[in-house]
Amino acid sequence: MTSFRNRWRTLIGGVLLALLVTSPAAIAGPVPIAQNGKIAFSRNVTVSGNGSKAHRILTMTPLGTQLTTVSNGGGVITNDDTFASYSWNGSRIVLSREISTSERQLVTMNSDGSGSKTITQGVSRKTTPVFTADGSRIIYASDNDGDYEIYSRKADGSGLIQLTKNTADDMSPSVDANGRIFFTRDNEDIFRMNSDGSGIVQLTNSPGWNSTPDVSRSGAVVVFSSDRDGGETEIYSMKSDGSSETRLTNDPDSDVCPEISPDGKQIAFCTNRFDTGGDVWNYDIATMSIGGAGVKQITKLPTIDVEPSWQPVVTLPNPVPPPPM
Ligand SMILES: [Ca+2]
Ligand SMILES: [Ca+2]
Ligand SMILES: [Ca+2]
Repeated sequence: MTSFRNRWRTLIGGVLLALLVTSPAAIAGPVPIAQNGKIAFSRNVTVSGNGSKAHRILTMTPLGTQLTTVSNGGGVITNDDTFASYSWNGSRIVLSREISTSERQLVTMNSDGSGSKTITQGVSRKTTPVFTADGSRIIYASDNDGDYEIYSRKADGSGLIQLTKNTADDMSPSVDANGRIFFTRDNEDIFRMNSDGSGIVQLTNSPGWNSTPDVSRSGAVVVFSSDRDGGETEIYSMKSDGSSETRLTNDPDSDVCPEISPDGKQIAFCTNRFDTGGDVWNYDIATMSIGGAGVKQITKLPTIDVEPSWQPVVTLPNPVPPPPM
């Protein structure tokens, strides 16, 4: 089973995959309340008559209905579209497109797949992108200097800023409303830093794999996957200061890529626990409560269904009525 864990690690690291911030994404006042919209994810679909497959981004409701393919590999059937992530108002998606084993580019598009645009160039792997809260910038990981660092650039691709610089693989960033960035270093532990790359804090300190962090919109809760308790990976949560680590799943199969719902009450994740035929790559998207209860299988095909992102639907507060004259 260790080899399988390593396969996922490789996948995260690259195959399937896997500052000064000039206008910091600080949010004045409370985080806008968001409701839960659709779930975007990556699936290996059949793309040609000879049965060859490639990853595309699909969207669906949290019940698994209204399944829609929203990316096309940029018109190249062998390209793999992975790691989709919604903007904070749910209107945009950024993804990582694998052109070759050594090249991945970031692509932005509207949430229905229209208006797609490649915003990066150069032969390196740009992956696991997320929008900042105000949508102005994209935080992601790239192996441009030989190992992975966290970078920031404007949503149009300009204004590149390097946030980490070391010999470790800093990957899988997630951003909260105040711009704090949570990421994994070497898939071994979860770290946090400010939006300008300063103030790095190590949040986990446990043996084994601690990876794929996702922070809630408010920044209160972080979920991640770990094999610290032996066996295959489980989903854990903690506060954003690293305290109150709590194991949420307990299943002999692999549970990875957790994503907190926009309303903060649920978690979407991917797992191969539902496969009954011994296919370790038959991952499905599942949901459960923020406390780990009530796991529901959402996708049910023998495809690889991974990397869920949950679309925020922002509801504006009721307008304040004018004062009586
Ligand atoms: Ca590095
Ligand atoms: Ca498990
Ligand atoms: Ca599946």
